[in-house]
Amino acid sequence: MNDALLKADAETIERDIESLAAMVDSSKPGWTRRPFTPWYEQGRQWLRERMVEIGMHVEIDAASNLIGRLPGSDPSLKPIMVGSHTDTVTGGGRFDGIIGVLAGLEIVRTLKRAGIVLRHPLMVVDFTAEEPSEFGISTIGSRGMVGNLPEEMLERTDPSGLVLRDAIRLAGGDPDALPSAALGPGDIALYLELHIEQGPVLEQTGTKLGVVTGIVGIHRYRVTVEGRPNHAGTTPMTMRSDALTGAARMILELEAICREHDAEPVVGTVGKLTVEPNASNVIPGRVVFDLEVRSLSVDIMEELICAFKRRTEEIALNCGIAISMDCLSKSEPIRVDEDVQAIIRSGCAATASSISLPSGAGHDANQIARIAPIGMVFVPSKDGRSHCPEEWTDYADVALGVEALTRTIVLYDNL
Ligand code: HGY
Ligand code: MN
Ligand code: MN
Ligand code: MN
Repeated sequence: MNDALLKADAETIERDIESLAAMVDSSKPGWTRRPFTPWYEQGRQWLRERMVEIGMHVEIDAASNLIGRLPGSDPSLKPIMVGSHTDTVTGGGRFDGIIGVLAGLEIVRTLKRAGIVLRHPLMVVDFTAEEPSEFGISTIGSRGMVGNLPEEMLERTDPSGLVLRDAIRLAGGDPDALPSAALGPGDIALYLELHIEQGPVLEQTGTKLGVVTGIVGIHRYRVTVEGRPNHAGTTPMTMRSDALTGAARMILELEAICREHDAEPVVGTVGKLTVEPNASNVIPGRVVFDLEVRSLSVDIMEELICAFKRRTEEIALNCGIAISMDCLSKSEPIRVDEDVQAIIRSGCAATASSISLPSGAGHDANQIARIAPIGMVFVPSKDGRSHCPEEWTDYADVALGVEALTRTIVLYDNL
């Protein structure tokens, strides 16, 4: 195989990234394209046109995922799937998830330029709402694809009262068909995802490609702290049940618990909090915050949450406040099969320097791993930054990631 034939075109990748980057909610900071919004639909329409342009058959599945299909020379084989997400966090960047979907387009173009027809069918997927959505759930599309979006989740509402089931239907899905339409073990031959590292390792080690060995699980809870609203001027400090100072103690406790686990990468974060009535002269009566813990071990995550519950019950008692916790979602940690890692390492070896590393971010791959072997390739994040406007990866580095994925697919297709 003439090596140059499998090189991805960095200029085309740049054009695609910047085209999508223009379809964002400019009233928000950074590059914001939240799911189920007009900007998201605009981006998907653009993506659909690109897929048709390169000869793919395009469909929206029951979970509202956008899927491009390219037939293989042997229709008896199960498809190879490449995918990720084009939704962003609020105030996010232009690369997180997006390069994994655009990689699918460039892989198809590269194969055509090289005159290669794969034996396996190829699927390119833009999964709906990978980021935590207004429904309190993340990886909605990939959950739906693998039958992991139960009725209880479909009935969740966003702050406007829209029910997730209806949002999926408005996005072109068919939520009532979800359980039967789900894919199962054996339906996909291999799932591969190109993603920015969103951390500092590749940049610090001067390496161009990351072979992902495992992906953390994420356990997310909504915590409600009930105090007693009262006048900020006339209530003595000794007679207060302040929901916000109590919540602050609890959040610092989460940080302390996670810091005690320096054995392996464990993180805990509270990134979303509301205060009621949120007035400068009223002692807060209620605080609601979302917390998440992440680890490569389910046991450790369960342990963190137990420790948090134990210690915050004590805080509640001492502060005269009440705490309640509801589980929002759980995604389980994934270990990437050694043989998948090996074939990705071969695809990388012919492309650029690579190292193996775990993913501290969650991905659609966490869900697809429930039904198929999965693998991921990382490309470097400038200053290790992501989920912010400073998120940046050189287009040439993205192209190397696409090339590594293309080589991996060609190797796998010829096994
Ligand atoms: O939060 C995450 O790990 C991913 O970026 N959705
Ligand atoms: Mn993200
Ligand atoms: Mn992502
Ligand atoms: Mn007054």
